[in-house]
Amino acid sequence: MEMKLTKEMFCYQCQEAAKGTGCILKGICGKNSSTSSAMDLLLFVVRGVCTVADILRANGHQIGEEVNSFVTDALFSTITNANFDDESILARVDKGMNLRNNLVDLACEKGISLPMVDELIWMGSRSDYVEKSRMVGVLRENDEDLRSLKELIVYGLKGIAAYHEHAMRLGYSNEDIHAFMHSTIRKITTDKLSAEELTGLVLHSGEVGVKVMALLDKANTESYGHPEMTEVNIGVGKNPGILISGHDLHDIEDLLKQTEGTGVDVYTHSEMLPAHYYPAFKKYRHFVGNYGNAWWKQREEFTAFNGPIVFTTNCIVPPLEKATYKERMFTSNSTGYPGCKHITADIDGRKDYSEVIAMAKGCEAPTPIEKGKIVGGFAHNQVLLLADKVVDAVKSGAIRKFIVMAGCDGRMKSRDYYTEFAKALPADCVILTAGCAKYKYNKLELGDINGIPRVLDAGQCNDSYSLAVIALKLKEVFGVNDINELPIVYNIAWYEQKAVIVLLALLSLGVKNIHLGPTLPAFLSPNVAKVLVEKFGIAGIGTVNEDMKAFGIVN
Ligand code: SF4
Ligand code: SF3
Repeated sequence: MEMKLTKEMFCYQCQEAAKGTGCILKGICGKNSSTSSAMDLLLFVVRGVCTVADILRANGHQIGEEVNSFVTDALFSTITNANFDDESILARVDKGMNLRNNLVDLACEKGISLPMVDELIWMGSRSDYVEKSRMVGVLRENDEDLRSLKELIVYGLKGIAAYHEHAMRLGYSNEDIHAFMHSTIRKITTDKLSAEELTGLVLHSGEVGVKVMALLDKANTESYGHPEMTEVNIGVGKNPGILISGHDLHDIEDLLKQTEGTGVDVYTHSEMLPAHYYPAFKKYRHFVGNYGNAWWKQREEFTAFNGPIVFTTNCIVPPLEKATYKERMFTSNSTGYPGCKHITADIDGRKDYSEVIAMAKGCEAPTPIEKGKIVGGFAHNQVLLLADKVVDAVKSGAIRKFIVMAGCDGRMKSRDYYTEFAKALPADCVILTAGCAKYKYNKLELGDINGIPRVLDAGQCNDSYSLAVIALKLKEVFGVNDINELPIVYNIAWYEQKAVIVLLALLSLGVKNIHLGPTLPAFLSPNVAKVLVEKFGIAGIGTVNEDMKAFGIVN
């Protein structure tokens, strides 16, 4: 399919890409064309920074934390539903231009020659940004297969950046991961890579995806303990509350500390639910529960919550014009929304939530929307503590199959498939999950098998790492040679770019026959999709019944 440069925008990075091909006027997610253009320009600047940083590194120069953090944050801020604020994206462009110029000066001083690419030469200022942004977006690559592979790599890198940033906030920054990101982006920028070479980079990104998830797992568990089997309250208390969303555990720690003794309770939303599983946070009596569901239900749920809402990462749904909660929305880190107060960290990385807490004190307690409890906390350590029980259940036939249903939730009706799939699973099947996909079935009464819940929630999307650790452990216990010989099948739901790196990570571990839904990515060209199907057995979803048969769950 030939694509032309569009005047407005072109984005096809998420599962909601318009018409299954790409958003061209405004994002289905709510992203304006101006924001999309600003992000295209930011990625252009990131390519420049990475190119010169990689060349300096190759010449023996150390790259400072400022450059590493810039690239990580810039990539994160372009993830779907993270940032809708043009000014905050443009400020990143300005910063990136400065960094790039300083690095280029340094290279010149040292006599290091640089390639003559536009990303290193262009010297525009704010008044030139709009025009430039139209030339440097996704469609700059004319060949649709090369474009597909390059974008697949960049989306994987965005996922890596997101997970790395959480780890970095806890003091776990990995130079090899930064160097890999820079060199990969440099190669995309300066080298004329063949489809084969780009495919190699896709798989290498998956390997680094495993590394970054392992690093974040280490950062989270060394800082806050290992997640434990936990019952989480989904009802409400009588105090006013603050709702915290996203994936950043350092932020919730700050918030829990600062709200202690203030009479303000803390609730999690969507992907922050797994914070309840960590021993370090369980000790807070005012950490009341999880309010609501996955990100896409936030318009109704934030209205009913009555108190302030803090975003630590995506996913933001743009509030409607008449929304009553917009003044109560706070963003931080890579997120941004025009008109919402942005909370920044001090020099020690600590965020001051006093304004949020003061606002909460004047708000009503949350309106109850659900009651009861859900169970989670089955990250690798907890599951391995139960290993004997699990292995016995598999050996006796009480558990016949594990179905990995990790990934994302979303508003498309077609995602009801996952609820129906969970409901239709025979009683001897167990769901392993991570990410916000779980909200499609975590409130169904699916029961347990010999005390093992039939939905084992490892945590956030990054905790998909736990699912890999569990699979590798089972491989060892059952003495099989290949991970694909285990009674585990993969039916993954994706939405944004963090799910892309989870997918690439699974591929790099040798997992085959992953089903991906509710639709295959728009950014996979027919040829690239064909390679993924032939090489890895990737498939889309069909009907529940067809897929149950395809997975060998029913005959
Ligand atoms: Fe469209 Fe998704 Fe891009 Fe938003 S992020 S503009 S919905 S493809
Ligand atoms: Fe969810 Fe955005 Fe993907 Fe972290 S919060 S899994 S969609």
